[in-house]
Amino acid sequence: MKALRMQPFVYKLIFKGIILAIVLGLLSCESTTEPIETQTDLESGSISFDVAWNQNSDVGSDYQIKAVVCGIESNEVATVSAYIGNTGSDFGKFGGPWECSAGSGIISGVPVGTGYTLLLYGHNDMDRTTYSGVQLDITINKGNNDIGTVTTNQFFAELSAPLDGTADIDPDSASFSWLYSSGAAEYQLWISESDDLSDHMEFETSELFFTVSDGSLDSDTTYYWTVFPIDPYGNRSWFYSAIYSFTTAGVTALDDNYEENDTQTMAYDLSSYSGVNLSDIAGYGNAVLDDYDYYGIYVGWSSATISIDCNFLHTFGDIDIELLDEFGNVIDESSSESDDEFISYDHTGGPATYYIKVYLFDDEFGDSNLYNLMWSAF
Ligand SMILES: [Ca+2]
Ligand SMILES: [Ca+2]
Ligand SMILES: [Ca+2]
Repeated sequence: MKALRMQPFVYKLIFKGIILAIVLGLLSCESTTEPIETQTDLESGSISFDVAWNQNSDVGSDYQIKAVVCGIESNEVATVSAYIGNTGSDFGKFGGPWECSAGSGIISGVPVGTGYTLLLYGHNDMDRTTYSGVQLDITINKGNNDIGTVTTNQFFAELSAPLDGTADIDPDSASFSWLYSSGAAEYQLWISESDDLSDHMEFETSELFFTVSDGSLDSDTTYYWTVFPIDPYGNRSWFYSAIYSFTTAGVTALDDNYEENDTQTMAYDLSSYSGVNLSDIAGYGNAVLDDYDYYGIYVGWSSATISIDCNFLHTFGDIDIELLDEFGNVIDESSSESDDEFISYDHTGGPATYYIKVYLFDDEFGDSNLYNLMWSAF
């Protein structure tokens, strides 16, 4: 291919371009404090503010040590950043970071309008957020808009539930909640088996609650948790309100399909299953220590012999049974120390309702044992 030869006017254009770029560069150097006005700038203004650090907000609460404002310690403020936003117009602009010692800041190029929100953040030397402040309903006019002093407070989330020391939390659907933290974009929930939160699990949400997914927590285990708010920069709060503990419930898989039937009034109705084994109804029963299983039977005859068969292996748990009248009085029982229990009871006096109580006598062989159960009257 034949190379194109550059015409002299092209050289002139390039030369002029270089000169123009140099001139513009000099202009922009001179005007770093006053940005060149554009069409948009004519319809925008700037916002200026002072920052006040509220050190007394921790009275009566239990979060960490009090911040001492500007400095490089982890509980202090090294730099200040701000965000001005307007949900009505989808406008949002970050400002800063400014040195904490400056005590004030200015953000320019904000479109004229109403309903702005200013968020202020104090970050420590490690970019962890120690303070936050919010000013609502700001109106931006042309020129500078001085909104005065914005008060900031320590940035943390107060825990709500479960309360410290709560037991029997369902490990399959444990829910946690906390209070709104001023200026938070989202929250991080930490859960650990150690009270110092080491080796913690971490969950993020923009809501004020979180339900941990099935399988995250073990049963019968003590955990510790807290919540850190995260600011719009993605910086986690340095402070936290407290570390609460909770204990998950034991394994619930031990429940059979006739639960909850722990009392006479909660009894599972076997009236229509005369001569039928539990295993043919909804599976075997499971006798769990300290968890009684009640079954109700209605006997429609004026007199009959009621027989109850409970079949199980004694080596897996000593199951005993009782027969109760409608008032809860024990009228017969079977409590052998071998396989199976059997009751034969002579019913008289007209139609009546009886209750069969099945229970694990002790935990010598374990905390639960499966059984089959059948009743009949003849
Ligand atoms: Ca049971
Ligand atoms: Ca039960
Ligand atoms: Ca027994």
